[in-house]
Amino acid sequence: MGPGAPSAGTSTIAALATTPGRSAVAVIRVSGPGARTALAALGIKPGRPRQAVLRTLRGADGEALDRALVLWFPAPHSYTGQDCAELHLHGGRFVIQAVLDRLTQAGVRLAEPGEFTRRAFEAGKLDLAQAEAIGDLVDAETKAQARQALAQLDGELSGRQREWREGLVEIRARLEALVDFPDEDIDVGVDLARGRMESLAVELAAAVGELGRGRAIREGWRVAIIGAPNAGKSTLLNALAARSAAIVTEIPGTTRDVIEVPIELDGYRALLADMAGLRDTDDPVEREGVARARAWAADADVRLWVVDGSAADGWEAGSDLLRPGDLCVLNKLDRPVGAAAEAAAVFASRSDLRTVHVTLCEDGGETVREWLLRAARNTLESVDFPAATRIRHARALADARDALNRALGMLEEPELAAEDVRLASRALSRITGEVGAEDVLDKVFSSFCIGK
Ligand SMILES: Nc1nc2c(ncn2[C@@H]2O[C@H](COP(=O)(O)OP(=O)(O)OP(=O)(O)O)[C@@H](O)[C@H]2O)c(=O)[nH]1
Ligand SMILES: [Mg+2]
Repeated sequence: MGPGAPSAGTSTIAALATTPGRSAVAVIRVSGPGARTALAALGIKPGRPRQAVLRTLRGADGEALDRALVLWFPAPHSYTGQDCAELHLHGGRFVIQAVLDRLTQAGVRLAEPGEFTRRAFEAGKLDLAQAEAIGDLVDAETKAQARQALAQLDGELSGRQREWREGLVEIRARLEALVDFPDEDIDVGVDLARGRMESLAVELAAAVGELGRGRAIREGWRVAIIGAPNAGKSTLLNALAARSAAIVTEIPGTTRDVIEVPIELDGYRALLADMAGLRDTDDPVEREGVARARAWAADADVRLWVVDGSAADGWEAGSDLLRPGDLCVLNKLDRPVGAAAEAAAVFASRSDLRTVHVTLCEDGGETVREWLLRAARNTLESVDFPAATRIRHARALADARDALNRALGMLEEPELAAEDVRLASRALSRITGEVGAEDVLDKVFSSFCIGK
């Protein structure tokens, strides 16, 4: 909903909730105080609440437009909390357009993206984290994405946030008692408060760190393929993607752009990126490619460092980007050994890296895929729901952690400390949208599809 759009309740909105185009069935949703009037414009009356009835929908001239299943959800027991109707039409373009036209003639406005869910949020049917989860569930392409979205919709994220806030309320009460009853044994009181605050600060700091996992599941685990020119990076991408996504030639410097390919790893979504070989060059195009490659690789969740084992020199390129848990792919084992022996020795000495020896132009890609599968499971699988699945959540958690740490630093002045504890609580309530700015809501809901 854009700036200046009417707030929930005043207008009646409609949208096609299913994919536009030709389909067996198309669903149009209507929500708002004028939903009943909108149905009347189609020549029908609401049936019994939540019961499907077959009705003939008619245009302005009384001509039949479709025979459709009609569902009526009277307020407040509907998705948005308002009077709602669902029209299950035959999914032809003419039928859909004719019914939408009739509704707009009758004063119904076409909905903005996410407007139904925004109304649900404003009616208190869902909190903001749950509303986001609905968007995530609609976007989910893999099992892990769907599982995470569903857990968030069930209130996993909101629940953890609520527990922390309850802890903060208790701490505040303790601090305020110190202000109100300064005769009590201050030292004992401060020590008690400090203990609780320290453990909560540790929990919040850990929660911020969970963004990596939550986001990797939601958006995809980012896998960068790096190395010197000609090492076999594009060959590896094509093997993992099972298609010829990138150009492979024997000319060093073939790839310039970052080529992103999403793949599925046993229910997890991964985003592979092949990129320019890392080297110093005077070619401005290639230089830009190298800069982009470095930036992508630095931001990735894991790096696959491809080394041409038969190369005499230059194989070290990219090793400065490696982090613990990354994989070294020692390639071209079918060729005479060049620097491979040297490279292998270097990696063998680094216990934080793993190494596989392969021939990528044969079936070496499979070895890498198996390693990726294991690594994805080890990194992403956990029984605990991540405390953050979006940057927005992590920011709120970090603000809460910082406020709590500030409070810890001024415990000798309980009044000031209590104020920072209150701010920590307020930061957390941004996650569920109890406290929030209009532009945050606009941003969250505008990323939805129309009709959701
Ligand atoms: N003999 C042999 N050749 C390979 C192997 N893997 C890749 N190649 C060849 O090495 C050359 C370079 O492969 P690419 O995959 O284009 O290398 P790259 O790392 O993407 O290179 P740039 O895009 O230039 O940075 C091609 O001719 C490949 O066929 C291998 O395992 N053995
Ligand atoms: Mg390439």
